[in-house]
Amino acid sequence: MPLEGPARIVSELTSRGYNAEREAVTRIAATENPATTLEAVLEDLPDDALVVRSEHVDSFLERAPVSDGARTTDPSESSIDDGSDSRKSPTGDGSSSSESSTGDGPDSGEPSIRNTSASTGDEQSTSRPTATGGPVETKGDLEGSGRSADPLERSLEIAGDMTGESTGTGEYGDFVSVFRDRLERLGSKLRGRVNHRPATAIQSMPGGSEAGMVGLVNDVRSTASGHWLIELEDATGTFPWLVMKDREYADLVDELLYDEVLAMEGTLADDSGIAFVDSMYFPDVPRTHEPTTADRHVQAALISDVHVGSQEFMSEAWNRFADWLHTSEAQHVEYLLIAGDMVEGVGVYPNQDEELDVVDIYEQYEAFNERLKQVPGDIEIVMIPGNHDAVRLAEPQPGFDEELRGIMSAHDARIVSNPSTVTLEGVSVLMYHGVSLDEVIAELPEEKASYDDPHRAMYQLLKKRHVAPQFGGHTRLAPEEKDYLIMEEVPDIFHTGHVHKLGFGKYHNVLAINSGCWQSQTDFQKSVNIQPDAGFAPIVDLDTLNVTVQKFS
Ligand code: D5M
Ligand code: FE
Ligand code: ZN
Repeated sequence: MPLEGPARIVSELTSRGYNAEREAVTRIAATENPATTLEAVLEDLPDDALVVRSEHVDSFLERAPVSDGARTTDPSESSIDDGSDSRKSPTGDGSSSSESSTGDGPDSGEPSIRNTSASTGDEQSTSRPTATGGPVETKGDLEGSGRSADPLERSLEIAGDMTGESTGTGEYGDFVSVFRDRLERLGSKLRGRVNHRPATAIQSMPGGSEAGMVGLVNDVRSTASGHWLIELEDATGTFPWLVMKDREYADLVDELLYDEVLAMEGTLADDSGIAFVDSMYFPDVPRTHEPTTADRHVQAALISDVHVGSQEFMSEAWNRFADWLHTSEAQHVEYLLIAGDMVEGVGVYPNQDEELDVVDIYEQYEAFNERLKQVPGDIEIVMIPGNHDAVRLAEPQPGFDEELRGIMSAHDARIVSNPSTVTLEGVSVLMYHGVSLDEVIAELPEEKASYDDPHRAMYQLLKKRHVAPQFGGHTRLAPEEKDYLIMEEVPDIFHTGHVHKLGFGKYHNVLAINSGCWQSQTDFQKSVNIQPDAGFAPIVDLDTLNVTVQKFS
């Protein structure tokens, strides 16, 4: 069989029991006759080598007279079907667990591992990976690289990546632009639903008229008699809307965040200085939204908040996760999405340095890169930055700069902005780190958004069709010409992290997942009594959008 591409090379190496670095595979594939090169490289390989590394290929190519090193392949442009092997090397220290591997299953005593939405089926299971001491058997039932399917069946597209697109100069005018764009684009989702007029036009309508308006929430106040006054702003000015405390819409007032876009309809008071609200509309996800699903059984692991470099980074749990990815149980996991906070960073919070294991930010990324290397080479990785990462804090956050991309290159991961949308075999996943969740949880009543049910806070963002509506609090907004934080399209999956709590459920058929972390409780979290959900990997079936949670801690 001719060795045409990286996928075939990976297959071949796997069948002979070798791991390979992605770069090594890429280099073999770039030679004139990959099959011959591969044979020769294996011939040269030291007897005890389990992994084919790029140095092995290089040392062969340097000596070989007919070497064709000329056709260099930029790994960042290589197709998704290249990659190295996933067969586990027999060194998995973390794979044997001292804890029992039975007694797993739905863990009703663990309040955070649950899905409060009934619509996602059996995803409550929280199972430990099978405990094994030695190499995991992945041969036999698996062909090729360890992942069961033909890599050519994969598809991965990115949308909304604003890396390199930033236009903001930090001028006041850019803030005006970003809000104008927000009102325009989210407003267009509402204008068909109400008979709307500009704020200034409403003021001059006769008292008692029916009026409608689309605007940004500029102010929310309670009146002396317990009603609510909501000031909406549009491009012409502001207009006050009164929600009577006994109207059904009064319940929705406590969900409102400043700067979100909504529409009101109601009746003008006699002097036309205020309107009484009859209906209120959010951009929202249509109840009829039907998510796209993959055509074959394929899974994605959704994680975030790795925090490499922190003393609390859970190295053993990560080892177990990476080892598990090499087992046949994980053969359908072909994608790994990481929603920010790769490393602990430096100077993110006061006194953070007291808990640093690695104090140099570049060394932290080097250590993270080592962690990526543990992931099977034939899993596609997509990652976005978070507030601990070395990019600007203001959102949208561009993907990492060239230097950091260079450091994190081991796995040829796609590195995109926060937020970005990645579409895996038709299933769109909106990835957003989640800093605004702190805000939503602080502002909204407990039953609508809490740290224990982070997915409910995500529902609010879906309803507002914006990942970070409120400006000026925890969430820093970068002034840009355009609002990159709008959910223009409804995603099939919404993936966030940041609050270090695991939770998932469905909102109008959109699967919302907040993916926990790989960092045990920090001193700060202890002081405010936050119990992080650390060492879990939610796994999504892309063909059904069902979720199972794998526990590695
Ligand atoms: O933050 C993880 C979670 O903990 C998130 O909800 C913010 C909160 N957190 C953590 N450290 C602090 C400090 N020092 N002040 C305020 N809030 C904090 P992450 O940013 O992902 O580590
Ligand atoms: Fe984090
Ligand atoms: Zn964070």
